[in-house]
Amino acid sequence: MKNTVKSINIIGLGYVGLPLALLADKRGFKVVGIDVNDDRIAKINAKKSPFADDRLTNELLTSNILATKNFESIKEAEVIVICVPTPVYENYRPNLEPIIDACKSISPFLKSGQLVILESTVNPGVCEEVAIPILEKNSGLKAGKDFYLAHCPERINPGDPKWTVANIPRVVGSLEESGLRSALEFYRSIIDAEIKPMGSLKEAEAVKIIENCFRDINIAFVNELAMSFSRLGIDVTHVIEGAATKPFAFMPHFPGCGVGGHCISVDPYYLIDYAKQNGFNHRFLSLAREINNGMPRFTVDILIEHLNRKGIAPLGTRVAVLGLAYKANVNDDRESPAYSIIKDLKSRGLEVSSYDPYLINDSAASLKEALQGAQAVVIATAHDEFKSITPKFFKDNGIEIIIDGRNCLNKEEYLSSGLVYQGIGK
Ligand code: SAJ
Repeated sequence: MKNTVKSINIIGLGYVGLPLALLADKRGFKVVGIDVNDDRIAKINAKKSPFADDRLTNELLTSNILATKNFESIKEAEVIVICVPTPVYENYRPNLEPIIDACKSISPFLKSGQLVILESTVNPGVCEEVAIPILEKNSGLKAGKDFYLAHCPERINPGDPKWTVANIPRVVGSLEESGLRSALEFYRSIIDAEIKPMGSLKEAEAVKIIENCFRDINIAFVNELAMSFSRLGIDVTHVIEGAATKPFAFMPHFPGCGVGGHCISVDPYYLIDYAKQNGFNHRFLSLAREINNGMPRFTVDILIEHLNRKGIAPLGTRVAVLGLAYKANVNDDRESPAYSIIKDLKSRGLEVSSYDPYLINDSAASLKEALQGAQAVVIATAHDEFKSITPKFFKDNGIEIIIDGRNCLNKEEYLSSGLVYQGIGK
């Protein structure tokens, strides 16, 4: 389909849609990006990245993509790619509103022969039971006959210098042969990696979901080991590193104060929920979610234990939580365990300050300000800035206890400094 596709529209210019738009633009397509966020639209049209990402910033400078709020341009597109978020509600039920809204906005402009691709991560069944009915109803067209629908789950890894939208292999599924062929041709014309055809939409939807369930259960496994081995006086991170010397059939994951982000901590609930609607209870996936969601509490329990051992009454004691982002060196705090830690600390009567250099608007202005009056620190995110803090710096700022929720400090150095240091399973 190389260059035979003159124009593509991408719905959702977030960390998935924007890299895809820039790649398609680089490959010679006419790209229109549609988003609901005025600020993001303005920044992209001004060739400024809405995200702290050097690669995106550079690519935008030489790109020709147009960002708009208006869906009219759908009429001119040969391919329409939906890259909107798929979060969960407070009760962990899947929130398909962004997908539903996108399909409702597309359908009045849908034309025969167009290919609609969903990249958002969804559970099996969403394409056929949610997206297609809406696209058909408001357009009067038939999927698989008048227009095509395919699913190609996104695999963007924000901030990854090696794996990018241009070289990550993908899977594609569709309702029928023509849609599959068109989608394969499209992705093979822009991505230098394997594009694997799947046997159905549901198979393609299931691939991404199980990728992230795989990661969630493996993290839950090492988190459970951390809680067990901390009672046995075994450093679980050393044990995992030992196991990782096995050159096959072992993939290391590491314990921490919780699992955040809009992928790993969310995607399993989509499968759990859909399976339940179809009469199956994913006990294992649910238990993994329960273990990972329990790590913030486990982290606070460790702190309380050390305060008690030092004769420091938890009530009214000030604790500085370092890191609000869900993972190191990003400014994304969606589903971040740091907020569960802060909520739990406050519920137990402690006073809390927080500092995150990537989310300065939501935290103290500086590390020193966050440490003022605090006797303990909980590291909730392994930002590079925190790894270089010395025991002396903490001591000079009145800190006596360090709970390293990301096992990112040098345990031996801290233990020999006289500070109380405790990692997660470390
Ligand atoms: N985490 C642990 N222990 C680990 C790994 C992660 O506690 O061993 C925690 C992190 O601190 C974070 C959460 O889990 O709070 C998620 O971390 P992540 O490294 O999985 O980062 P994400 O959420 O950005 O996941 C993305 C996913 N990519 C896509 O969905 C396309 C995931 O599939 C990737 O495996 C992951 O990046 C990656 O490998 O970096």
